[in-house]
Amino acid sequence: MVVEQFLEFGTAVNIIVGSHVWVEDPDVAWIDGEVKKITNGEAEIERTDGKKVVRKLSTIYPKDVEAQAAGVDDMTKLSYLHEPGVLQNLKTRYELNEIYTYTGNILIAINPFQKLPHLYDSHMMQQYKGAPFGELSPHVFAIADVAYRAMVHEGKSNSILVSGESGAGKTETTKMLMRYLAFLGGRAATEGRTVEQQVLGSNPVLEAFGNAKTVRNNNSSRFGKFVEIQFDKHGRISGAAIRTYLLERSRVCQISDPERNYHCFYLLCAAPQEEIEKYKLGHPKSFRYLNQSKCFELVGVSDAEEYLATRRAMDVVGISKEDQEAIFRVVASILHLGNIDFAKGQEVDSSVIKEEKSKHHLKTAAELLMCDHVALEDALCKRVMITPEEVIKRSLDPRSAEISRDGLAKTIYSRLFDWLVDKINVSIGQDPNSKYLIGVLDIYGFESFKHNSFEQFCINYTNEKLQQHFNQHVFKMEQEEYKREAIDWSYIEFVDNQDVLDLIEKKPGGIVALLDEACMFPKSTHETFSNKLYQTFKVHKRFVKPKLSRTDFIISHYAGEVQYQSNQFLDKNKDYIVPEHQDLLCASKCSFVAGLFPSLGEETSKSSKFSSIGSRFKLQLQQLMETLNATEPHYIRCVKPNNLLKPAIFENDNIMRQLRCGGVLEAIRISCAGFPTRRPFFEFIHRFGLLAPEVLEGSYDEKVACKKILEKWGLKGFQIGKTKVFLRAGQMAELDARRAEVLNNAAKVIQRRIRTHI
Ligand code: AD9
Ligand code: MG
Repeated sequence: MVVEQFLEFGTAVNIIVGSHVWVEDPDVAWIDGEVKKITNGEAEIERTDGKKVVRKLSTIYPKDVEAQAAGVDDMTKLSYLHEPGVLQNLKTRYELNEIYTYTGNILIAINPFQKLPHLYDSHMMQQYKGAPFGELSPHVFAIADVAYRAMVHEGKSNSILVSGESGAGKTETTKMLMRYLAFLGGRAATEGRTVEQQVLGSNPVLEAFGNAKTVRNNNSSRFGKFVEIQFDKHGRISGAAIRTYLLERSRVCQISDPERNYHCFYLLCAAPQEEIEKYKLGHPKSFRYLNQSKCFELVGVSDAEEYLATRRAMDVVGISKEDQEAIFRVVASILHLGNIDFAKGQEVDSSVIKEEKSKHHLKTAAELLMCDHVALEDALCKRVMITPEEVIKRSLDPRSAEISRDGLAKTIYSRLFDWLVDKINVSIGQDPNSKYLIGVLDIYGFESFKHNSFEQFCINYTNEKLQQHFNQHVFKMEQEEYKREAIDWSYIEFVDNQDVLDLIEKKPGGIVALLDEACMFPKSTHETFSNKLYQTFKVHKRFVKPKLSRTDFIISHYAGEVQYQSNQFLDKNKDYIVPEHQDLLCASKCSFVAGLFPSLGEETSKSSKFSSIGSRFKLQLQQLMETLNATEPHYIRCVKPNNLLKPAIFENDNIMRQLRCGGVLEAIRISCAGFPTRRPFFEFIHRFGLLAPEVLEGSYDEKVACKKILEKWGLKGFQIGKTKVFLRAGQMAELDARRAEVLNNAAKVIQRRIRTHI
């Protein structure tokens, strides 16, 4: 019995007894087997692991038994294009250390979790330089090369968007892209530092201060980054700008085992003895901000060496020795701040510095920050209350003093990070006459944990924005082109996420706006905020109130549902510096420290004007999207093959989920179902006119001529638009083969003639 089955991807295939097929399996996603019997729309299958199962025909997929042993470098070349086929192809390639595979123009990169030096050496860069896309094996260099060529030839800015979950390899990929662009657009080595050296030098500096070990990645970037590389009219790098997004502030004071705080703290504790003494440091385990976790060292990384490397990178990006000294002095001061403990004071609800040891840390922190230690103590333990009648100093209880201490540490650290980014930007310099740019985006991927807070909310919001951008390019652009060309095409549905974006960012009434409102009312709590959300979005289909919680909320994101805990949303959204902290540091005798806390002027300093992290982030994202929309985008989807961070382990289910979240499967579907190849009439005739020379005799209509050429060779399913011919997958190859035949025959005829002539 032969059953015709129409697959999701639009191919019709036959499944018969004896067919090799893929069956879904809860553990390994897909497993292959052989069909033994078919009855009533169901097949009995003997799996390769010996198990026998019965499955509906509509749930099994044919296996390409003739698939090339080494897989194919572009998914669109697969004979059977479906989930298991895609997975099998990636797996086959990964086993051969072929970590890159195209899906049309999208590059899929699977983290090898091992060094593959030959893959990125200078010989490799040389090879990819100027090579036509698709001629060499898929590679990040090929993507960068296409972006660079497009920029130089078409005079248009390009962007490369790297995405994927934590540990998937985004940052490593970004660094490779930057290295390759520096190689293409760099100058011959001259005296002093070149712009491209500075651009590359920014990576280790930002990583030392913005990366940390997490359970997902030993070198996890705790901020998002967009690097804009500017080029002059000769295609040479002439400037660069780095924009960063949302550094994780809470990590400075709070870490859980086996994670680490930001690398710079451990690097400094491993600095040469002279510095250790100067900053009164010791083993990381002696500091509260580091010893909440038992992990102090990274396997295979020497903090002492990294310290020196970071110093060298700081030299390269143009941070003076003086500033470097101040930076590490501030880092040390944060460690000492963290060791200040508080005890109950004599008055009710007051606090004092606990004991000698704490006093020592208080004094050291004050010394390092070059501010008065009594003023520091006051700023930590007291608050100034201004009433119409008088100014009172109110004491904080020990718990509030701790919160004050941690708040100060976080603010100092995040200001330090922002300073570094600004400094690097100033030092590299912007080219005001830049003709065009290539932007590289390395930003956190979709996150869904057991506990999801404001950070996950912002991260997932970012991903919704980027997903929409991706959708618009891959899907909408495609559909619009068909529409413009008035060709007959049944529209493929794709998940449009505009409704989620409205839920989050609509003004007024979206979650970000409601959160700001809640932050501005002094009496708001996370309960009142959650209730407001429940009321407002009662019927929103992307919003769910969980049954068992009165303060959590669920957003149905494009990549799945995420349950957020609202309890810290209000605090985390407030971008607020305690005026006492501001005044203390603004008055520091160290100009570097005072510079981190510029005076806000009379009117704003005491009135604690409200500004919100959420709204600022929303604005930053809007600006990012505007920049991206003005460029030609290229996408790299990084995939993490396993959660053990080990080489050679390929977890099917895990990978499938990432491909789905990243829209890779959708992209494949649309490219196959539609018309992947299109050519303007004149180009088509220029290339294939020789397949039907009779059509081109005398005056002819281009559109009609194209149609006749295609019909003459019996092609079916193509479409003729207003200005272009639209071909089905594989038809271009078929026409090219015919063309080669015709040319070959013609060549033979000419040779024969020449011979007869002689
Ligand atoms: V996070 O969202 O910042 O936590 P990323 O940036 O996606 O994450 P990262 O680039 O840091 O991940 O890669 C994680 C680790 O995988 C690296 O530290 C390397 O050890 C490893 N990796 C990633 N890509 C490559 C590669 N192309 N070759 C070798 C790699 N190792
Ligand atoms: Mg990263």
